[in-house]
Amino acid sequence: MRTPSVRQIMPGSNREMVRKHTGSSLALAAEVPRRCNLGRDSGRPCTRGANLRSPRESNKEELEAIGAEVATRYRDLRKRPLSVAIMGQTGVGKSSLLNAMFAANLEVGHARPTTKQPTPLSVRSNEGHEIIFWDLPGIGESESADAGYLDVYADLLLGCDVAIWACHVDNRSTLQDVRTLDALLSGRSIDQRRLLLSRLTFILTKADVLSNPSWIYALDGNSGTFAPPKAVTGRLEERERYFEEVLLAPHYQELVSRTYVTGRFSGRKLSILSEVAGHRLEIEGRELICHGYVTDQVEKRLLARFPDTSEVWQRLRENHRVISCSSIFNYDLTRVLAAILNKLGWESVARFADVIEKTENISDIPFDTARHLSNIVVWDRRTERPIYDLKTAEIR
Ligand SMILES: Nc1nc2c(ncn2[C@@H]2O[C@H](COP(=O)(O)OP(=O)(O)OP(=O)(O)O)[C@@H](O)[C@H]2O)c(=O)[nH]1
Ligand SMILES: [Mg+2]
Repeated sequence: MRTPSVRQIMPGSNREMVRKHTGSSLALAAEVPRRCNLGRDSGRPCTRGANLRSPRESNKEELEAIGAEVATRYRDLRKRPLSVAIMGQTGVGKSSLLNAMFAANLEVGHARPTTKQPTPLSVRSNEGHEIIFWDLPGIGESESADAGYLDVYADLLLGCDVAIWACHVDNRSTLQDVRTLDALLSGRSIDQRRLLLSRLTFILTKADVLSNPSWIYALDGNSGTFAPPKAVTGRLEERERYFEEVLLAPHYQELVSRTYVTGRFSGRKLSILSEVAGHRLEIEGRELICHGYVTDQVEKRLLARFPDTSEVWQRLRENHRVISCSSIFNYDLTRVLAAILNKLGWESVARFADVIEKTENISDIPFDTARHLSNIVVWDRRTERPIYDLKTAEIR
């Protein structure tokens, strides 16, 4: 399997650069008629070659040329890179997350706010489809810096296809995140709020810091994977529920979730589904859209009534589920990527299958790397020697 090419472009002016690289499909679609003089206010029509042909002939040719140009523009539009923004407070591990997911080399800071400009990271599938991940500066650096960063966040939220909002797993002070989200939503129309909220996926970073009891490193030969013990899993789930309650639940009326489906859904089935879910469900192409907040209870009701399509209900719920992960232990990074692709739509899941496959492998960590991730050495003060150090332990 070929490694996805990861390219970093150093940014110029923040907002200008963000606009240049993003541009929602809506903006591009609006540009098509304008560029091709098809809009109602287009003024004069295209004049290419008009003096050599009869009016009828030239009209036909022009229409064909315009048609071809429109088709090309729409093809380009379909090919445009998808974009994903990573937002959140400074130090929560946004840059580290991208580094871990895509073996990138974004700057990481251990003491001070580090990322100062939106930094694009291009990830390509084997077939050349592209997603640009925007590593953003962290909120909470200073009042003056935050004001500028909020503008960038607003631009990116409007221009990007998906936004990941990262919070530190061990932080129960959610006020800063709530305020930032409110600031981004305030003054917007209900449709814009719906759009922005449905793009957001909340994640909890640094899951490994909840390390009492210790994480389990399941060794298989010379490598293995990290997993939380049951007690830590329970605490992670509790925190996920808490962040969901604080950040998502207040917007329950505005939340819209989508997932791809295969097969047909009759109008009758959709109305039964809507009744069971307690929200209006509709089909748009291959997408199932749920107008409302898909809680655990909604998922359970759908699973109980329609167990044969359990994957669809799980993906729908995933839209609003907070996900814990760790960039140090490479824990659940594939789940984060899957949540992003689920939001990007069914085409993206197929297009970036090899990128997902690649992240599945990154949870496998060689023992020689894993032993350096342990943070306990037992030191005997009498002999002045270590009794136990995982760094030097032998595999038996
Ligand atoms: N234990 C642990 N530490 C992490 C993890 N991810 C990042 N860190 C550490 O958190 C610190 C900040 O990481 P960054 O990736 O620079 O955080 P950031 O959100 O990009 O910060 P800004 O650029 O200032 O917004 C660094 O010391 C990282 O090593 C993780 O999953 N687990
Ligand atoms: Mg950073």
